[in-house]
Amino acid sequence: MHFSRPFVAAVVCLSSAICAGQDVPVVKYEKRSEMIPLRDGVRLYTQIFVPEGHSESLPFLMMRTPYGNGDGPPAEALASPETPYWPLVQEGYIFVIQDIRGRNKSEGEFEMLRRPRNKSNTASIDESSDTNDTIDWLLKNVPNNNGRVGIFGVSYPGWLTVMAMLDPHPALKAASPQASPADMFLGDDFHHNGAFRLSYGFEYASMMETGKVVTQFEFDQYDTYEWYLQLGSLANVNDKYLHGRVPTWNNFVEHPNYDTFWQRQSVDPYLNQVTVPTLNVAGWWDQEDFYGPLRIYQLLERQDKQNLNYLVVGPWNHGGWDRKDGSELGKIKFGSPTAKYFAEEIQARWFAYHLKGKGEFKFPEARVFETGSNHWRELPQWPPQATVERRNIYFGANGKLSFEKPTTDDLSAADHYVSDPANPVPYRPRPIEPTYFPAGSGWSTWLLEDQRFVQNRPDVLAWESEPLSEELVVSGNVLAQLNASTTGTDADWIVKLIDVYPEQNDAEIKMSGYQLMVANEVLRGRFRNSFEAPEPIPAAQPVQYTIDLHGVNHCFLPGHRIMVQVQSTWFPIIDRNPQKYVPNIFEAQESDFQHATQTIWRRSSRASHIELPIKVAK
Ligand code: PG9
Repeated sequence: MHFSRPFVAAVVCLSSAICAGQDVPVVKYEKRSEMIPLRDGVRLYTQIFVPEGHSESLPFLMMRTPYGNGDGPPAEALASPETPYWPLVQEGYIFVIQDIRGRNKSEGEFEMLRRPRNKSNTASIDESSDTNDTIDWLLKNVPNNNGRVGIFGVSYPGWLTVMAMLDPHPALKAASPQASPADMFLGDDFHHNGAFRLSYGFEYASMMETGKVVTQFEFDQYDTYEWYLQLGSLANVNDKYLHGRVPTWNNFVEHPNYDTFWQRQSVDPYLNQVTVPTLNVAGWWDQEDFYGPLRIYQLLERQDKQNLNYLVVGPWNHGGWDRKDGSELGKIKFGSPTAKYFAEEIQARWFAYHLKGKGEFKFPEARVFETGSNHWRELPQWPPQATVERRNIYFGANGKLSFEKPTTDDLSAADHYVSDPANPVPYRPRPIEPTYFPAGSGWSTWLLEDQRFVQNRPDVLAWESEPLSEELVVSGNVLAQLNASTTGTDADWIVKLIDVYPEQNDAEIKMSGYQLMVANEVLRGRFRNSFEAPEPIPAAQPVQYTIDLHGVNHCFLPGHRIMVQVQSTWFPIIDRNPQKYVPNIFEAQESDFQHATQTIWRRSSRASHIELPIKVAK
């Protein structure tokens, strides 16, 4: 979740003031709170901030949210020039923030990621029609507007931005969907490749659907690893806690496969044209929606005849460009304030150009931060084609990883581990606080945790290269090709690509030996051939699994090693696979959960490897 608090805080800077010890210019706003009527009579609570002192008419910049826009801070509140909205505040926009249907002070019924309407039914509504009705109202009722509207937002508000782009109001002139989910079964908050994101799915659904305002589930344990383990079968969620009252949870249970419920909620069928200039924004370590923004960019790019679709990917977690200055994340430092750069040089210029006709249009197709070496790169396309060569890095004997394909035909060329659902591998170091725990949670930076915390578990295998003699830049989409078998009839396969810092890291001694994950993904084995029609895994037979590890733009520095880890549990972010095929894991009995021996093959005809797009000097 990404709270919109800073947006409201930033736009209500009312007085000439000393913010963070600096003199800041006076920005006065007239604030209006309105109930804006929609075509079906439902009214949406909307705050409008009109800056004073502008002789010229101004564009609207709007954000829509399910998280509650509250009443904003007190009139005297000071916005900090540190907020990412500051450059927009200085530029001058009429800011609009709206509670969507059924949330907070808005009327109507909330529906999680409401599917786009069938337009042949003229009475139907969706987030797109709600946005358009709002824009109509704003244009008519807010004086001194210039007739242009921009929309942006992070995550759910990012998805609402995508919905606004589907059937755009003629006044909508620019959009920036940021960390928007695209598909909740394939890659975003609720599932990855069909594997259910238990802690996120459960906590988010109960947070959003037990009332009109955000309400955290109250755990009676601090370490939720233990809580979810004791929960046992997922059937206990409704039996003990939600009692069938949370629609999104019920949908998880009723739709365990990629059926029309998920397919219609995905953005794929709808994104078949680029309607307005679109700035897609993503973070390399986004713990919630990383698949989404890249998928949206890719879908639009296929249709982008007028060159309206652009991409920015920075070294950020979920919404990380929208908080702090972006010079570091977890223990990783980026050498410059990347979020400030985004706010000033990208986002502010994007909207000023499209909504005010200011400045020059100097946007590269893709602006992607190269992690590891800490440089912004401007690329003519994403993923890059002309400058990369795909090479395989193979799993070898004795935990070695190398670019040499194994030559052995020895049937015993394999590594094994026992995966036990009763003792699953934690996805981050325990204690695992609730996801959005008000007193602080490791959730937002878990993807950057030092993976040494699982290195000695017998159910996590690792293969590691020799230290690199020169830098190696991986730029583009990474694929894992796993040749694996299980003694069970279902299994999860989790693959992590890791940058291992030198054992004596003189550049930053405290980072010595650090294992930084740069790509990762899970595949639920039953979905290896089809997400619609799962099948048991044939026990004790080698099967090849192709796992998309998504986009990476990372420089492995000289002296660093490349590591791959494989495991079959990642708890509780991923629910436990019983490892025995049952038609619906949400209905599995405790007795269905069994341990299984997993084998990762590495003989030449069954080589397991990672396909890396490696940047070649050109
Ligand atoms: N990741 C959050 C979310 C978006 C859409 C649906 C469900 C969850 C969010 O940050 O808004």
